[in-house]
Amino acid sequence: MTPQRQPDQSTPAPVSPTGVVFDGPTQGRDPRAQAGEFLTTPNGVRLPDTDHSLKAGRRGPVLLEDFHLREKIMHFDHERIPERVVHARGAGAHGVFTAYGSAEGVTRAAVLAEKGLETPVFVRFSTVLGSRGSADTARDTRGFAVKFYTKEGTWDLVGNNMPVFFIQDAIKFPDIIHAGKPHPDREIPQAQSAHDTFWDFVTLHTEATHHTLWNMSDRGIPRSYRTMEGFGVHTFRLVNAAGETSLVKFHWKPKLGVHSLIWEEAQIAAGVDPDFHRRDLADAIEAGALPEWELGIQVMPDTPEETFEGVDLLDPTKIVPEELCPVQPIGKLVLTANPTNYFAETEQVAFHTGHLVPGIEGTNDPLLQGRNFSYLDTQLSRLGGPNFTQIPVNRPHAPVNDNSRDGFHQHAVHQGVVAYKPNGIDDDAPAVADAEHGGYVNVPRTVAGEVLRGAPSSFDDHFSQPAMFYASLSAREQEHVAEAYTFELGKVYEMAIKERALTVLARIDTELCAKVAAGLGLPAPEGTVPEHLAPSPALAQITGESFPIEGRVVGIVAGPGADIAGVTALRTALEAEGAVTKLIAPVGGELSGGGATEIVERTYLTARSIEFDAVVVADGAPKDKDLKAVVLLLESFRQLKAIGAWGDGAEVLAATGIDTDGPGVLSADSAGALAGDLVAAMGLHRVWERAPLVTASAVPPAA
Ligand code: HDE
Repeated sequence: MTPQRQPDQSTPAPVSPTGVVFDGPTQGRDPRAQAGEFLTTPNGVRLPDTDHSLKAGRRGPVLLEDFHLREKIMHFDHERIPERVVHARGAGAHGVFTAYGSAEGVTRAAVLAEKGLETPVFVRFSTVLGSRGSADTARDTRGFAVKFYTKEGTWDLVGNNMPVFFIQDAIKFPDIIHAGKPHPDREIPQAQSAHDTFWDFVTLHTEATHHTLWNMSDRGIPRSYRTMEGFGVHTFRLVNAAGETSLVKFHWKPKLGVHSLIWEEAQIAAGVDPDFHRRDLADAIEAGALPEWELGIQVMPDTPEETFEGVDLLDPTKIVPEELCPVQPIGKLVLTANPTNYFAETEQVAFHTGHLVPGIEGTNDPLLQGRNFSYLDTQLSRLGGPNFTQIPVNRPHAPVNDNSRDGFHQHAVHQGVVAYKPNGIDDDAPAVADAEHGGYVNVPRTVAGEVLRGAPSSFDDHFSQPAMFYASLSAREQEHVAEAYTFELGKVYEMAIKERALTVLARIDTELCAKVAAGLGLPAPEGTVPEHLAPSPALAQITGESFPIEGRVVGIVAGPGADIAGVTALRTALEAEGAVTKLIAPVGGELSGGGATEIVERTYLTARSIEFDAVVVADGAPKDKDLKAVVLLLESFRQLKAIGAWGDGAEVLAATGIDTDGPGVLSADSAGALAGDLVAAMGLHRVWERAPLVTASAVPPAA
């Protein structure tokens, strides 16, 4: 029987922040938030003055009868809600997911299966450890959570930018997070894993080794949210129309490729621009460089062992190499709009691994099972009650008729007397739906087993996959891993923890262990590297492949007397490729020359290397050595960015000590001639050949 809708059981009206038109918009504004032309109290009483309290005389005491003062201050006092206990720092965007139709054979979920179906989404990227106000570029895992407002209900894919997790059982989550958060006595360090308790935990719980290694790799410091992969981490179960099941892993592949910061950039950005990733995302969307990912699945047979090629699919510390099971593209995600209001959307959005739609189910991964409890539970203290699905950003785009009533912050005005089943008064409405009518009917599965606290023996293998991951990285990435471990362990005070960490590294790679030991000034312990699967080239990110440069930023250094017509020509050529240019000069204002005029966007004082993917010096740029300009150019050179100059701009580079014939230092007679080389160099992300020249403090070689 199809559900019978009663007028009193209608869905709470969908509202605008998720893209759905609300009733009676006033000039595009939510009438419940901003309506009318006058300033009012929360009760709509118009106000004559909001700057002065009601007083007994100009120098007299404030009166208790000043209801406006009390209402204004009361509301302000309660503007904050508890930040997320993890993933507090985040940035969001609206978008659209379009299914290719290629998943039809494995799932009946229309969002994935129906060719061409467009589903609105809200995405939130985040760091894990830091507080809401912490820096974006800390070395950390990034959250990649996607809320699909499907026509069959809301589906959340709450993933990360790394495919594995620190622990295998949710019961340890409080432990790993307590260890990773700042030390409770002084509440330092903020947003960092480089401290004793983190390393104490991950070296005692060696199941954390694989995830820790990903954190120490370049994946821990993404260049941009737009250049991150995303992973569902757990294995999920997809169910097709015939009721057949497959085990799958979800992958998001960024159109712009996977790219990272250099550690120096991450550190500088934390001070100079703590909003680095948030700004990059918002700027790119505003500039029309819409971030894009392809969603892919690895499809594996649903066998009783739930194991594929020897990899236990219930173990969230393991991956299935793409070479063993290719990622099949099933749809495309495009982020199309920035949030209108950070708090209303990015802060109040509530993801939950239990938000599933028919055709998508979880598995017995013990980490996932615990998450299914946690995400619902945490919203009660974060969003203040059980009605958080009525908050606009969380509101389903499918009709809701759930017989739930009342509770804190109830926005629906339910009518009628019936909110129970079965009922005789309303003809038993709302009706339950079988699978044919879109009901979420679980695939029948037999569950049997002894009640115990334990894990399968395959969960004891903690080192073979880290060893495989390390062996899969390019030589440059491997160097970065060694530097990251040396840095992080160098910040640890307890000698026993450093020594224990080295014994872990000895079981990943002998040379890595020797390098880190040398950097710490400690002996490298002996260890046996386990047998492991063949290296997976898909895990390396420095591959020589070239990618589009949409949203990449080029700084152009000029000044009075510079070739401004050339600046205009370079801008036009780069912007045609989707790049963004910023004109840098000693002071602000406008620069003119050759019939062209350009606005100065950064001065020597406000420009810093981290903002740019490439820096070029214009013909005629000032030759007097300004230290800030020198720092800008030298840092950019050291951070392996493309550097360029046209005309006598090369003299400015040379004066800083940069070898103008060095790798990735481009020069041309005219700005137009420089553009093509710049685009090609930026497509490779960085000038990797330059790295050996600029490594000022190499990790000491192993003895
Ligand atoms: Fe989460 N996690 N998590 N997590 N997680 C939260 O939910 C939790 C885990 C992830 O942008 C919390 O609403 C437990 C794995 C993301 O709003 C909380 C366990 C993965 C986000 C929570 C895990 C994630 C969260 C905090 C171990 C990758 C941010 C606030 C079993 C697959 C979502 C909230 C957003 C947020 C619990 C492990 C990803 C407390 C208990 C594995 C991206 O419920």
